[in-house]
Amino acid sequence: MRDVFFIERDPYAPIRHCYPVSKVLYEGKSEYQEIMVLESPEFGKLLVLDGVVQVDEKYEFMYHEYLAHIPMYAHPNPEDVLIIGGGDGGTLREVLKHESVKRAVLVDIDKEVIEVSKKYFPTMSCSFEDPRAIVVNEDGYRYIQDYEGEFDVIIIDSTDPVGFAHVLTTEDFFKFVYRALKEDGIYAAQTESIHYHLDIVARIQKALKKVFPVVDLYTSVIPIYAGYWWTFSIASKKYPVREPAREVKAETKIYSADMHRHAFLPESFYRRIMEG
Ligand code: AG3
Repeated sequence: MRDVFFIERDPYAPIRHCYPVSKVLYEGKSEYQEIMVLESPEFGKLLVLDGVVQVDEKYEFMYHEYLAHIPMYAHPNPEDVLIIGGGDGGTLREVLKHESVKRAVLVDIDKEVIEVSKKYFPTMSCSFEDPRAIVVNEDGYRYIQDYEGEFDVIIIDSTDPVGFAHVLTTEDFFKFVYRALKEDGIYAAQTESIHYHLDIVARIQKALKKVFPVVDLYTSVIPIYAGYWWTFSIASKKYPVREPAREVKAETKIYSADMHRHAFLPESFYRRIMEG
């Protein structure tokens, strides 16, 4: 296949990304979404859910390292971690790099995403083999409703907030997250881009502030997502989040103590974003 492109259907972005593709490796429909795995000469394999590119093999580290290590290193001793979504295993892989972790529970509503990742994305799904990993196939919202003070860190690695993922960005959900965290727990989530999803970013930040005393926003550049300048929301019951709380030891490609500090937006720019 020469000059063949896959056109992404980001539900919010006013532009369309085209990805060069040499092969369709998998196409299927689960109970929840359309799943596709494409081979791209530029990006390696791409995982596409409901027409939106979730990960590529070349740059997935830029997303997963930021999503996982900033909350994990803001915590002095994370032992119990919950990941909601993240069925490809990339966030789990980063979380398990922390020796303090005794148990990492991954709750993904869609079992088939996990199966597809096991087959096509071994560098991420290898994390499922770690004995500290527990996989639950359930609705993340429902799962978290039943817990009280269990987790040190909760990470939401969800698809865009449309359809079944929308509830994971509501104030009601954040109240359950607060309750499921220990008294010094930390939450982090991918919360879309500054360019094309600013209203969503502001809405999530405002909802978090109603529930948590410490709320902040950090960013990374994700080359494969339309919107590029991607945001992550972080909320904490007690610890400040802008500095790592301990020495950085995990082997990473981009995350470091300096990158942790630089990921956060200056106050004046943050205020501008929130005002829209
Ligand atoms: N999950 C978040 C993907 C968001 C992409 N959205 C977009 N391009 N509009 C990625 C899952 C990685 N574990």
